[in-house]
Amino acid sequence: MSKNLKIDPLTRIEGHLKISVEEEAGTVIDAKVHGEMYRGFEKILHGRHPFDAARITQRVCGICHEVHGVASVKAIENLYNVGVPFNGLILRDLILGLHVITDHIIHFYNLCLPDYVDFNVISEYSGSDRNLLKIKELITRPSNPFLKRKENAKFIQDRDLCIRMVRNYFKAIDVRSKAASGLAILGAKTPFCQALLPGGITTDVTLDSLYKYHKVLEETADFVIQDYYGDVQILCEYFPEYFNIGSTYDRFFGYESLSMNGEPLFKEGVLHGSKLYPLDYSKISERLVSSYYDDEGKPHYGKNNAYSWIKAPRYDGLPMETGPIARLLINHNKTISAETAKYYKGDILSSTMSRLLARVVECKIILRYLFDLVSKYRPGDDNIITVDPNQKITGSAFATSIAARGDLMHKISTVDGRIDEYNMVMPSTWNFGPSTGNLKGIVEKALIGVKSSDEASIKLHTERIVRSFDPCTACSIH
Ligand code: NFE
Repeated sequence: MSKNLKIDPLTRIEGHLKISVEEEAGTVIDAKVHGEMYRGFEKILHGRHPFDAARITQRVCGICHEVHGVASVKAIENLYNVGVPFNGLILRDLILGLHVITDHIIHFYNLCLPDYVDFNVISEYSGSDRNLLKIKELITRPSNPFLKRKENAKFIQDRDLCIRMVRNYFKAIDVRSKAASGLAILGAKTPFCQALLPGGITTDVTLDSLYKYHKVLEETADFVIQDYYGDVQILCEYFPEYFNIGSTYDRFFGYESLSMNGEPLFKEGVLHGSKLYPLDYSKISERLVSSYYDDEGKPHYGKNNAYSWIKAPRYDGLPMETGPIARLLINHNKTISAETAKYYKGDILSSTMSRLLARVVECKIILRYLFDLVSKYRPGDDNIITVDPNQKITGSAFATSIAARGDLMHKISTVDGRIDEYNMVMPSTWNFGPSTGNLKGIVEKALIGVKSSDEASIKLHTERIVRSFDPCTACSIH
């Protein structure tokens, strides 16, 4: 007899997500990912001026606003057929790269870490760190937000390691907040970058602002190298079994991004097993069979056999995993293979732990790129060209951007200078989209086959697997 287990809502993520798994004889035999809300950003844009898209689409998400701003202005520039000054492109990459790094930091420490580290161990803390003392006090309350960890599940409970990691849990928030100031220096504001316009970036960037950005970069790099990398390694050592749990189809894709240093840091491509194929954009589509939309894309809650507000992107009809692990397997395979080989002997597949490891490895790669890039900015040159907003264009265009959770595409179609259709194919939509016929979505596939003798452990595996994708339901339902 099978049993249906639900996690609703799944917390420590962005947005509203429900996961249900079907368990039989200690094995997950089916899984469903449910996006639990409709927002309608694509419909909101209908009839508006194209320039509005770069402001409005940033509001899709409180975490990854920059990537929507950049994908949107690039799509508009492609529609208007205008270029961007060199400095404008440099500044966009400086913003995107730093954003991705800070997003990875927050994901690891503030969203994922409580899945692996028993915060209740802080009750033994006897030092004077105010943050740790606060945690210690919270643990004593009846409303203790940190779950008492069961003895039959494995958590890091070594006192010194717990203190180190919980301390970094707070440090991560500081690093993120300082990095946000670096983003605001270049983008005028964060969250929601005001300076991004079609044609470039409006910010007056001075040597002083570049110096401040550089300083933020140095502080972020210190944290990534001295704390984040080591903490991820500790998790890999404690939980090597998770290199074997949560794999998907071994099919990955990515768009080109961070290309201002000659060779793109990440090239576009489709990886199937060990074979890399050129990306064919005409093969990308969004399927609606299990989503609450009718054939024309209009909301239809309660549609037969549908169970999610997330659509199902497919490449050549197939689900694809996107994210840092996909970017590294496609572009920096040797680097991620060498890192993984320290803990796991076997082919590198996507897995719960390889996703966590890929994020910090990606941070180190992007940091090198950004340090090089700052010096390429040309003081005195323009950051933006003027784009005539009164062009009555009828046409369509698309553009892509790197995002922390994977790769992102915005598509725009206009009639007489007004938006007729706007479509966002999100990283989290690729990973969290539902099934199409017998083809399970990426996260669903990662959950099927999970084994454990008790319900609580199946739920724990489920949470660890799902969070390893860094879910953003706000983006995926948009
Ligand atoms: Ni809302 Fe975002 C985009 C997603 S970036 S977080 O695009 O999915 O990781």
